[in-house]
Amino acid sequence: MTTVTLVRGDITRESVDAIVNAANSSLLGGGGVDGAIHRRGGPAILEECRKLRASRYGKGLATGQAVATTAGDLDARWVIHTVGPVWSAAEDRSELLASCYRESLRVADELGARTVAFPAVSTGIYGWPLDDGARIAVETVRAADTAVEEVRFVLFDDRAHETFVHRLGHR
Ligand code: AR6
Repeated sequence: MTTVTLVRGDITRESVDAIVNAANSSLLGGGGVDGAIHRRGGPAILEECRKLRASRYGKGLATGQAVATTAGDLDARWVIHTVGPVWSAAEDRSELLASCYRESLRVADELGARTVAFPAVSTGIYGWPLDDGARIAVETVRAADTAVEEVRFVLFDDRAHETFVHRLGHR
């Protein structure tokens, strides 16, 4: 049974087995959560990302997929990088966003992670409407078949936090 918890704050300050990064396909860093994770986690994370690009992920990580690296100086054992879809009004990419949560939990299971912190993937620079992003996040995690004991959503501001509180109240 997975417990879902909510925290308002900076995901790079969390103590968990794995911190999920809202990355991009290049795996080589960016703004938002990604920038914060690389800044606070230090160069070891980028070094492993470069190795992934030089080996298995020559073309980058596809949208909806997830891959793990060290967590460097963060208070976690791993960072799980996932690539959310860019929001599109013309095309329904919900399944790709759900896949980010499912695949991240699958990687967490492979690693043996029991506590996993997620940001609200795609709801920043990638423009996904917060309420819908929260719905997909909560529904997907609740439906997942995983040995992860705690999924902690870490929301950066009051609005995002309240949106997730509201979503978690809906069954
Ligand atoms: N801790 C927790 N949540 C955060 C933090 C933080 N430190 N910083 C931002 N958020 P985003 P995306 C929230 O933009 O939309 C990068 O350049 C933010 O308010 O980080 O998936 C990547 O390299 C929002 O609710 O990720 C990609 O190119 C949520 O985290 C692109 O951005 C996600 O915002 C990915 O865009």
